[in-house]
Amino acid sequence: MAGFGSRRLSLEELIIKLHEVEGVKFGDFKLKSGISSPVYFDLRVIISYPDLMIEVSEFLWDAAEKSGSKTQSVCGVPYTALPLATIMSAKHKTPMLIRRKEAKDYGTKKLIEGAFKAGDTCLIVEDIVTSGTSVWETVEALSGVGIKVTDAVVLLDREQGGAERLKAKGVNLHSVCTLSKALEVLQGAGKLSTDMVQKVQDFIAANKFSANDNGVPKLSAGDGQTPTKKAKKELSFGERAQLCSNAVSRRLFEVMEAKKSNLVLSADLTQTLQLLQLVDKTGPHICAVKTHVDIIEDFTSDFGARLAELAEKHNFLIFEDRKFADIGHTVSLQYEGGLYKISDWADIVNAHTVPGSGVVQGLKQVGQPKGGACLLIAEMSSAGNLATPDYAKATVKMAEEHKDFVIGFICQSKLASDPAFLHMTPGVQLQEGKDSLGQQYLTPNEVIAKRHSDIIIVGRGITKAEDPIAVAKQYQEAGYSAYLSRLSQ
Ligand code: S5P
Repeated sequence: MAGFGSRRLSLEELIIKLHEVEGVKFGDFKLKSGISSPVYFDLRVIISYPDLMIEVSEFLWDAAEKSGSKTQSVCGVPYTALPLATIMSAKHKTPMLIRRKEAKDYGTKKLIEGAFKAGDTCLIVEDIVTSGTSVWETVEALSGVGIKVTDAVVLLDREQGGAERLKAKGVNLHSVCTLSKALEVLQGAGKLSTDMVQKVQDFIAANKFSANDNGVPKLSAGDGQTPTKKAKKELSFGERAQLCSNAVSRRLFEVMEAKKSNLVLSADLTQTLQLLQLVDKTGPHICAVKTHVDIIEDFTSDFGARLAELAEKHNFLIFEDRKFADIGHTVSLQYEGGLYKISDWADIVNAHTVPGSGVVQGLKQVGQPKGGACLLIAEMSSAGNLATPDYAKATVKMAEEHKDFVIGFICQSKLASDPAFLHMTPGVQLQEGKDSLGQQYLTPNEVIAKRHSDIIIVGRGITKAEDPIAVAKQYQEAGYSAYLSRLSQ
């Protein structure tokens, strides 16, 4: 294979070559975001030039080595960097991981392909960094399954603040080349006028991304070429999705935004068929279904798979309300094994915090490698419950210490300020009231608009209704409009 491993190009020659194959262009380009840019990079073209691809991969490998970063695997940001990471992996005998981008594959729970275990390290490979969003999304996907990422390597840093934003999140970005260096080389080689160099420099200076107040980069979605807008007081679900370091919470926020639903159906039915039929019919209106698998009288081992099929069909998540509440070792067995094998099919489970943080550690050990996540029960809806404000506060602290696995709370009002945490509230009906066994109901507006929770959990309000589909739609609208009214405040 010509050129494999034997460097023939200097950095200067590489830059000129990339310009020749139109991997970098100068002129007047309309970006996806609508703004005009004098410079445009499209490094996808290099797949048509195998020798150049090998050169680029070698430069990337060297940049990572020079930085001194040690890693067990490499992972290319999809899609342009995938072949680059493949070459690096093969040439340097370093295992590769692939991050799946397609949402529809979520149902299989395999967001990361390849052999790995929690605690492994991985180097991210990228072609161009602007805001750092794409690199960050890949870091999140990897850390969601327990893989540690401290370094990323990129062919070209556009110097628009991406490196600083990633640094603030604990990721060191090593670049083969900066945009300034590329301009300098191309100008020196007579490929670029002084005028154009000035234009590009002005554009970059005017379009820098900056870290937000608490030093955490507020990364925007999309092509990464648009500067972040000034942060709003109340972030939308879509914006909060971008801040999640856990793939499950990010996905739930995305589903809520896409389906305009912050309704979780509590499908507390005891017959499988009846339960699945209700879930299928109400599926379009919910962001997640909540189960109590141990109340199902005719449970069979295909229950999880059948529910997952519906989750894929209607784009919602599965939350098993098992309320784990024992020592770490016991809950890990309850979560993974027994009759129900909850960790095989539930995206989300929940736990009482009364046993201490061992309960979270036990669940995390089982759930994290499978892409599961956990909510902590900070408050309860039932009359006379013993969860005091101090207990709720200690629960928030425990969640903050396990942000890679704990994605939020079961609570009666918003408890934590971190916008990545989800607040889910049960005990909701269209009218306030109570049942005969101590359950207490608040309205969707009270819970979402006044108490600033994110999600309403509704059981009998829907399951006992004469027309559950129409009523589910009513709850969906009530919950989401309360959220929108809060956003517009
Ligand atoms: O504090 C709580 C916590 C939970 S998870 N109060 C609750 O009611 N729940 C659950 O929410 C409860 O187990 C049930 O599945 C659902 C409420 O059902 P509903 O029929 O009263 O709406």
